Amino acid sequence: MGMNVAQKILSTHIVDGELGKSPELGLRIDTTLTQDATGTMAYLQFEAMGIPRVRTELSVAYIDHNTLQNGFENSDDHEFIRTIAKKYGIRYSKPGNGICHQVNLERFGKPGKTLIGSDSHTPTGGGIGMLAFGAGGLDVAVAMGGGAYYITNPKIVGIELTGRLRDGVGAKDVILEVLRRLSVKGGVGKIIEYRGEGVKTLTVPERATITNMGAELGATTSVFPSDEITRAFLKAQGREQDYVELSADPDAVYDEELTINLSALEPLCACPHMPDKVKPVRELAGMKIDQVCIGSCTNSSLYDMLMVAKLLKGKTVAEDVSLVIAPGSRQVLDMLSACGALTDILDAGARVLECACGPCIGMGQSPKSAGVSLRTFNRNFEGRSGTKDAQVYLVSPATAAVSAITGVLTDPAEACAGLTVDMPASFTINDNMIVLPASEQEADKVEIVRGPNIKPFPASKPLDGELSAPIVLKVGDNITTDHIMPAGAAILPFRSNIPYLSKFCFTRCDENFPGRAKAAGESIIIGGENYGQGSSREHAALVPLYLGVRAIVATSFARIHKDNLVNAGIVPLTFASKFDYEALSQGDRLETLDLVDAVREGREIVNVRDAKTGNKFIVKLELSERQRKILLAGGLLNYTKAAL
Ligand code: MIC
Ligand code: SF4
Repeated sequence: MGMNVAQKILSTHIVDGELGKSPELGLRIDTTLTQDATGTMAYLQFEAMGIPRVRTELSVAYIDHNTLQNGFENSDDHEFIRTIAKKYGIRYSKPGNGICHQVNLERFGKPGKTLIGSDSHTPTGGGIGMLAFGAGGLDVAVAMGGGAYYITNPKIVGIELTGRLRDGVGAKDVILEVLRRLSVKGGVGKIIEYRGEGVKTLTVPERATITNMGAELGATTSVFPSDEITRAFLKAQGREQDYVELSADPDAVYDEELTINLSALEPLCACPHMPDKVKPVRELAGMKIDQVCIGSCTNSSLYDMLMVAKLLKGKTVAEDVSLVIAPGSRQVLDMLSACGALTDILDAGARVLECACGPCIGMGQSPKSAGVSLRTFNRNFEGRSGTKDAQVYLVSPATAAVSAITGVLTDPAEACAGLTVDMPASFTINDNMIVLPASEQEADKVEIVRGPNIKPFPASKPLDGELSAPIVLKVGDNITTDHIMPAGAAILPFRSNIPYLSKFCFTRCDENFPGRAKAAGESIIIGGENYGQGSSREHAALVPLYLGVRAIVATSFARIHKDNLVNAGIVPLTFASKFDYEALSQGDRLETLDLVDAVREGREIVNVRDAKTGNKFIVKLELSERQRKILLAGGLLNYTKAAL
């Protein structure tokens, strides 16, 4: 039987398990990336493993999230990452060089290779035919040490693209359509593979927009074939030698299939406060807007920016709208400047920010109170922008640019009629913001610089006894890691300081949570569906661990967060019945009756008791044998160290 693209890459990287058969697949990881907000922790963990040099083909450390240096903390973290990268054989992309996913696509991505990154949008690499996964920092540390990365044996969904996008409709509208159909939990346990004639009509950056936001589906990853368009992109980046052709065999099969006719799509927007609350722009057209932000790893390529520049040329941004634009990389900014498009952007009255995540992670540009903000980003979770009552809509760059001029949400079809953007035959290549590591001989001489902001990470405990602990918090469905461990300019500088971060844990849901959890000593949290969706930040597990949380009982979990919980030694349990979720309240005490035996013996059913009512019920322990061993060892670090 023929294979699809995902199966082809998986099958050449499996080191443990069998495609389509075993519960998990262990994969050899060719390349890794980190960003600064998760990187400090990942490198501290790598260091704790005691391996002298990374064992990957390529590892890159990016600085792109915490570039606002309003205190020593972020600068200290940059210096720590710069020096540790130099010592251990990792390339270092300096602040200002761009957003990790954009730069990785431009300068390093290779079709057919595997990549894991300590950032949930690492699947952006799928746009160039990589199998790229977002993971917790500890998983990235293990992969840098040569260890396998484990995924649940995925179902492969084939999305057939037919037709061609009409003027004014962009790649963002394609992925918003997928989100509309599948929802923010529709991709869990699945790899989304794009196929069909429509693929040939999309450039690599457009494909990358689509795979990037596969993260919002909760998917394991998303991937496109590698074809002549991929070759042309690599050639223009001076890397034609990295090209390999990758396509699904004619008789390849998929576990699920769906078709999207590109010609029938219209401009879409995701309404507050979830990326799957999708409506046609047409339905909301005329809505007054206050702010427009263009950029983020989803939509900051040269292709996107040239489209925006063309739409802004000779126009003026509406008087009551603030338009901010953050090009995705120095390469993009450089080329915009060289061709004059930057002048068109500036002359229209846009505010140009440095090449970084910026407003996407709440690093500045919070909207005014109750402000309406159109953003080309990938997440519009409540409060993520830094303004709790802001209304954030996710749209394409064309919709964003046209609306910035009119001052109201506007369908860009008319303004875009006949407008085309050509990909350049060659990009400006200048890698002087990517610092090479020291040679093996010189590595000993590199001193790792640690500022006072860098605190040790919390140690997890082996699971060696039954749990008996109060429920310190009960939350509903679709809780994001932004709820668990908020980001933003005031908090992000403390990503290397778990004790300080703990003061903010879950405060978006309940401001008394940190104090209550600490006072309880050990505790349990109750959650609904899709608990922990969104970011890969392992801080959403490490901080609860620090506060004494031993288990999360939820209706279902998001993929990366569940892995992060296990890696931190926190037990993820799932409700067998929705009634049990409903019957429990904050303050109740839960006791596990046979958890340790269930973990040891590979059983899925665990008996628990509500100490107040005496009611017994069952919960499920849906973990692989390897994950059970990790829990018994007290987290992935202890488990890995014991295996070395
Ligand atoms: C995000 O978009 O939420 C982030 C910030 O990039 C995170 C990583 C982090 O929290 O540092 C992600 O997506 O994984
Ligand atoms: Fe950065 Fe936003 Fe992309 Fe996360 S989603 S990597 S914060 S640009």
